[in-house]
Amino acid sequence: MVKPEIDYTLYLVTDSTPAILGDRDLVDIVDLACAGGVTIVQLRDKTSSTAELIVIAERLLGVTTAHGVPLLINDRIDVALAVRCEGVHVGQDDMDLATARRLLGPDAIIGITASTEEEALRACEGGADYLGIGTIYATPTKTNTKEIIGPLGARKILEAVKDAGYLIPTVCIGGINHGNIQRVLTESEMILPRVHGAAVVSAIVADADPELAARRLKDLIHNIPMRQIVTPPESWENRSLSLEIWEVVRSIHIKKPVSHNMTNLVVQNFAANVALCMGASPIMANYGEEAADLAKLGGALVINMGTVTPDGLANYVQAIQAYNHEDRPVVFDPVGAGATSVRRNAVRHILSAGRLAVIKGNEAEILTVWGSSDENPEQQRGVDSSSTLIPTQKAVLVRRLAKREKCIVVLTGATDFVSDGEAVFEIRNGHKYLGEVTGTGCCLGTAISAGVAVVPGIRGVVAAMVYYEVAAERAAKREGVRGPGTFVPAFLDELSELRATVARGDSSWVVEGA
Ligand code: 3NM
Ligand code: MG
Repeated sequence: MVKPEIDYTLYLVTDSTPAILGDRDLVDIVDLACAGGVTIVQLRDKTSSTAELIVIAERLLGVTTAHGVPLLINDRIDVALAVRCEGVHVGQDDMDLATARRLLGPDAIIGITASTEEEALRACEGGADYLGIGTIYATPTKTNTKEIIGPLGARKILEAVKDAGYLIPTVCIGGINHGNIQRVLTESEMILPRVHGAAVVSAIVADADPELAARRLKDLIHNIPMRQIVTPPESWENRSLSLEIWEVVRSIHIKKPVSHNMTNLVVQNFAANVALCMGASPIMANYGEEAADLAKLGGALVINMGTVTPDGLANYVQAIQAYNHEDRPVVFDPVGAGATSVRRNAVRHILSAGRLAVIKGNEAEILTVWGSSDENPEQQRGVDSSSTLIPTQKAVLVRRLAKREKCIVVLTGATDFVSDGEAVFEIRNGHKYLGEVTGTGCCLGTAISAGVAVVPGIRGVVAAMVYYEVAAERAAKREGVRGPGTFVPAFLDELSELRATVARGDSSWVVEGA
C-alpha cells in the first residue's frame, strides 16, 4: 500500500448518538454525504463495543471505498488495523503518535487534534499526516473540548507551523456549519500553510438531507464571495461588464502606447504582432542600456524571463530602474519560475530590483514568487504543475501576494484571478486553444502592458485580459478555424477587429455596466 493523496476539503466526522443520528442508519448517512461531496470520513463512536465498531467500520469502508473516499477511525488503532482502512485520528489523550505509527506503519494516515501551538508543533515533529485544529466554536456535539480558539486562534497555530517550516495539511473543527464555514476558512487564512478544509459532524449528520447538506457546504467552500466575476462565459454580446473594458480598448487604440518587451526568444514575433493588433506600439529590445530612452516614451515594460541569462538579468534590472525612474509601469512574467535554481534566484533579484506594477504567472509560477520570500518556505515546483489550489485559495494567494509586493497580481488558468491587494477579480473568458500554442501566456503579458500603459491599476489589467480572452473565444468560433494552427491568425484578426469595432464607437458588444 502506498500512502494515499488525501483531499481534506470537506471532512465528515460521524456521530451515532440519538441526538444527532436519530434512528437513521449511519452507513446510509455516510453514503449520501459522500454522494454530496464529502472528501474524507472519520468514524467517531465513543459508545459502541469493539465488536460492534468493527462491524460498523467494515460497512462504512464498503461505502467509502465505493466513493473513492478514505476512512479513518477515531481513537481506535485496533479497529483501523482490523478493517484495514486508511488510518486513524487521535486526540491528545489517546495513543501517542509514535506508537500509533509503529502499529499502523508508514503508509497509514494519522491525524492529530491540536488546540495549541505546542500541540501542533509536536504533532508535526512526530510525523502526523494532518492536523485537526479546534475547537473553533463551542459545540453541543463535543462538550469536553479544551479550548474554544476561534478562526483567529487557528490562524495563530498555522503561523507557528509555518514558521517552523512544516507544510502539513490542516482542517478546522468545532461548530462549523453552513452559516460560518466561509468565515472560518477566510479568517483562518487558507493558504500556505493553509487550512485545507473543514471538518463537521452535525452540519451533515444531523441534517434531514445529508447529501444536500454536504453539497451545499462544498459549494460554499469553493465559492467564497471575495471575488468579483468580471464576465459571464458565453457570448461577448449582451454581457454586463463591471469595468469599462471598452474605454480601455479605445484608449489603447487612440494612444498607441509603447509596449517595450524584454522577452524570450520563442515569442518575440508573436508578442509583437499581438501588440500591433491591439493597437499598441511594440518594441522588442533586450538591451538594458536602451531602457532609459525607451522609458521616456510613456509606455510600459514587460520583463519575461522565459530564456534568462546572466546578461539578461542585469539588463532586466537596468530596465526596471529606468522605468521606475520615469514612473512607468513594469509587468513581470516569471516564466518557469520554479523550474531551476537560476530562475528562483532571478525572481528574488527582480523583486528586489525596483517597483513592479504587475506580476503575472500560472499557479506554479505565482506560488514560486510567493515562496521566494524567506518568510514563505513553500516548496518550489517546476513549470508544469497540475492545479492544486481551489478557487478560494487562488483568490487568497493573489490578494496576499499583491499586498506583500504592493502591485497587481494575475494568476492565469482556465479561470484567471487578479488582485490589487484588496479586490479580487475572476475572469472566465478565454479558449482552450490558448493553451495549445506556444507564447499565448507570454503575449498576455504584452497585452496587459498595453492596458496598464493607458489605464494604470487593476482596471487596465482586467480590461486588457478580457479583451485578449474574448478575442480568443471569437477566433475559435470563426469559420475555418479547426485547431491551434488555424487559431493563431484568426486570433490576431479578432484582436484587430474588436478594436476597430470599438474605435468606430460601436459598443454593441458592451451592454450595461454593472
Ligand atoms: N472534535 P460539530 S470538536 C469531534 O475540537 C470534534 O477537537 C473537536 O462537531 C475538537 O461539527 C468536535 O457538530 C465536534 O460541531 C464537532
Ligand atoms: Mg480522541
